[in-house]
Amino acid sequence: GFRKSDHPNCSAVLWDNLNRDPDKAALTGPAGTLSYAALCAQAARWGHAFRDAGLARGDRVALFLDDTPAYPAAFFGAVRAGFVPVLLNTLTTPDLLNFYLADTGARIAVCEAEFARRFSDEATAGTGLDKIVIVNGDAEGKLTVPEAEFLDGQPDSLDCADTAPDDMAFWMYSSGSTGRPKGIVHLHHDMAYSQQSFGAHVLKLTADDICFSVPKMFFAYGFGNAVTFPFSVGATTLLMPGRPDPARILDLIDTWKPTVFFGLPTLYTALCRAETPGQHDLSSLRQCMSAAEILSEDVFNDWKALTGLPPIEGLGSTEMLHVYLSNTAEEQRLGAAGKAVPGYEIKLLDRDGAPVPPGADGIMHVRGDSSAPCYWNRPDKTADTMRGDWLYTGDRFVERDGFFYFQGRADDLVKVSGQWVWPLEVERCLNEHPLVHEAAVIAHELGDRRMTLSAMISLRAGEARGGETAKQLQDYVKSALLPHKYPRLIVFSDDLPKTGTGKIDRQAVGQRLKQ
Ligand code: 3SK
Repeated sequence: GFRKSDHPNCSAVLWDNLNRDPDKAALTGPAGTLSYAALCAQAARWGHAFRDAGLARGDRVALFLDDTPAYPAAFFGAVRAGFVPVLLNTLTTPDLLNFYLADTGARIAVCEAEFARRFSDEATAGTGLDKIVIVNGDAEGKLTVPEAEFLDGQPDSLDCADTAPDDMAFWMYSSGSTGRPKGIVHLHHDMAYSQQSFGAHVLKLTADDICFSVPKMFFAYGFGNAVTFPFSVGATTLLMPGRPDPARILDLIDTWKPTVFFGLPTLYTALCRAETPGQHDLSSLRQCMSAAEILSEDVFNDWKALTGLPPIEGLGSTEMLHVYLSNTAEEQRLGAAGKAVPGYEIKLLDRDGAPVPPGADGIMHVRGDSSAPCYWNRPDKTADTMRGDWLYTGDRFVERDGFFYFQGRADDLVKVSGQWVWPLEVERCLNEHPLVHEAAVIAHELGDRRMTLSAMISLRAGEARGGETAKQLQDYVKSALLPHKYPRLIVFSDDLPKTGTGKIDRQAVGQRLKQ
C-alpha cells in the first residue's frame, strides 16, 4: 500500500543492505569506494559521536558538505541515533548561513574542509553552534574539530533510536527565491515512500545499477537520486565532489561507467554543447533522467543523438521530497512534465479552489505520503502551502491524456479591471493571428496602481503598423478569449528584444513598453 511505510527510522534504507549484500559497493568514484558494510560502520561511528557530544533526540545537525562518502555516513548516523540532519546548500552567503544556523538551532555542524572559512564570525554570531566537525581536510579556525578526532574510538555498530514513521527525520531548505528560505521538515517514512512510488514505478533500479547524479545531495532531487533510490535496492552511487564541469562529467561517465544518469535541462544543454561530447564512451548509460524544468526539443534530440537515450522528464519538489509527475521509459510526451507517479494524486483548481474543467489550466495541488507536514517555525507559510493532505504547488498546468503541461506560475496572473488575466495566454493568442510574426505580452502597474496588459508585436513582412492594425488585434483577443483580456497598449517593433539564449527578454520588453 501507499499510505504508510513501515520504516520507523529511515536509516533502514542503508542498514537493510547488511542483510542483502554487505560487501557490495555502496559508493564509488574519485572520492573513494566504500562497501555497504563499511558505510554502515562509519555511519554508526557518527551516530555515537553525535550522542557523546551531548545531542538530545530531535536536535539538529547542520550538514555543509560536498558529495563524498562523509555525507551519507554523517546523515545516516544522525538519523539512526535520533538526531535531525539538515542538508544545507553550500553555495551560501555568511548572512544566509547565519540564518540557517539560528533557525535550526544546530549545536554541531559537519563541514567540508574546503568550506570551513564560511563559518566566519558573521555566520556564527548569535547562534548556538559550538562545534564544527571538519571532513576531507585539515581543521583550522574557531570551534573546529577534525573528523578523525570526533569519531575516534567510536563503535562500528549502532542500535536504532526508538523513533516512529511519523517522527521528524531530516530537513532541507526551500531555495527561497522570494523571502527567506523555509526549513522543510521530512519524516522517517518519507524516503521509503518516494522509493515505493518514483523509485519502483519510474526508475526501476536493480542492484546492478550505478547511479550518477550531477545535482548534489543537498538538493532533494540529488539526495533521492544518489542515496534513497540506489541504497533502497543495493545499487551503487558514483559520487562527484567539486564543480559540475561538463568535460569532467563526460570523463567520469567514460571512466566509471554509470548506468543511470540524473541531470537538469541546463546540464543536458551544457553537455550537448561541450567541446567533445562525441569523443567519450557514454555507452554504459541505460537511462537518463531530467527534472525541475522542461527540456527544449533541441536538447532532447541532441542528447538522444549522443547517447541513444531520450532524457526522461519529471517534476518534483523539496516539499514532496522527490518527483511526483514523470514521463517513463515506456510512455513519453515531449514538453510534458509527465503523468502522476503512482502513489501521488494531482488536482488542478482555479483561484477559488474549484476543480477546473477538463483541458483547462489550473493550479496544481499534489497529495502523497512523502509530503512535508510543515515548514519549521513558519505557521503562516505552512498554512499557505500544506492544505490538509494536499500541497499547493503554485504551478499552473493543463492536463491532456493524463499528461501535465506546465503553463507558468500562479502568481504570473494579474487582475485587470477586477478580473484575472494571464499574460501568456494573451501572448499565445496574438501569436496565432495571421498578421503577427512575434508577440510579447506583459503586465504592468499604472501610476494609479491599476494593472494593465501591454503587448509588443513584430508584424509579418509587409504588414502595415498603426492604429487600425492595433485595433484589429485587440478585437481578435476580445473575441478569441474574453473581452477584458485585450492588451490596452500595443507597440510595434521590428524585432523583439532577446536574451543571450534567444528567448524573449521580458524585462527589456517591459522597460521599452513603459517608456
Ligand atoms: O525541481 C524538481 O523537479 C525536483 C525534483 C525532485 C526533488 C526536488 C525537486 C525540487
